Amino acid sequence: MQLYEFGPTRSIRMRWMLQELGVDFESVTVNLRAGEHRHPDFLKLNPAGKIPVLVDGDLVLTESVAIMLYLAEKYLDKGLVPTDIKHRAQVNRWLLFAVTELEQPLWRISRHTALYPEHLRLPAEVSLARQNFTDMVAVMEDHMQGCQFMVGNTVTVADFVCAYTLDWANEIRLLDGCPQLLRYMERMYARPNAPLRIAAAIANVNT
Ligand SMILES: N[C@@H](CCC(=O)N[C@@H](CS)C(=O)NCC(=O)O)C(=O)O
Repeated sequence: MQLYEFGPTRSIRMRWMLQELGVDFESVTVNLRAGEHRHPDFLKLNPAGKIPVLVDGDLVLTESVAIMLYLAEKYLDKGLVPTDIKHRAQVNRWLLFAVTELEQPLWRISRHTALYPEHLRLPAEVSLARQNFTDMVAVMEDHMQGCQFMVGNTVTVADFVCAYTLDWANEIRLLDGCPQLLRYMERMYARPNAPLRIAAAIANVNT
C-alpha cells in the first residue's frame, strides 16, 4: 500500500488511520511547495492534483475520508467503524459534519489569508468563515459534554477526522471557547499512534 502525502496537509488524518491500524505502508512524498502535485505522473493518479492518494494494488483512491472509510472496512476487525447500523450512521454524521460544517470555513480562511494571491483575498470572507465555524463548532462542543469519543465508547474513524480538524482550528485560535473539544483533541493526539500535530508537521517541512 502506498500513501501519497505531504507534511502539514489533510494527509495527516490518513497517516493517523494507517498508524492506528498498524498496517505497513510506503510513504511517497508529493512536495506541494515544489509543485509536484501538478506533475503529469501524479495527475494520472489524481486528476484533481490533490493529496492524499492511496494506492492499494489496482485500487487508486482519492478523497481522504473515502480512503479512511475504505481502510476501516478493509480492516473491519480493528473496530474503527461500528458494525451496528445506527452507530455507523452517527459516525457518518460526524465525518460529514467535520468536512462540511467545520473544514469548509477553515479552508475558506486558509485561502483568503494565505493561499490565494493577495489581490484575490477578501477580509470579509475571513470574518464570515470564522463566524460560520464558531456557530457550528458550538454544536460539537455541546455534543462532547461527558463523552470520550465522538460516537460510543471506543475510538472510530470519525475521531481521527474530527481531532485533525480541531487541531487545524486551534492553529488559528478558533477553539479558545471550546474547553471540551480542546481536552478531547489533546487526548486524541496523546494516543501512542497519533501523527504529528499540524504545527510540528509545518516545522518539519521548514527545516
Ligand atoms: N477533499 C480532499 C481535499 C484534498 C486537498 O485539498 N488537499 C490539499 C492539501 S491539504 C492539496 O493537495 N492541495 C493542492 C492544491 O490544491 O493545489 C480530501 O479530503 O482528500
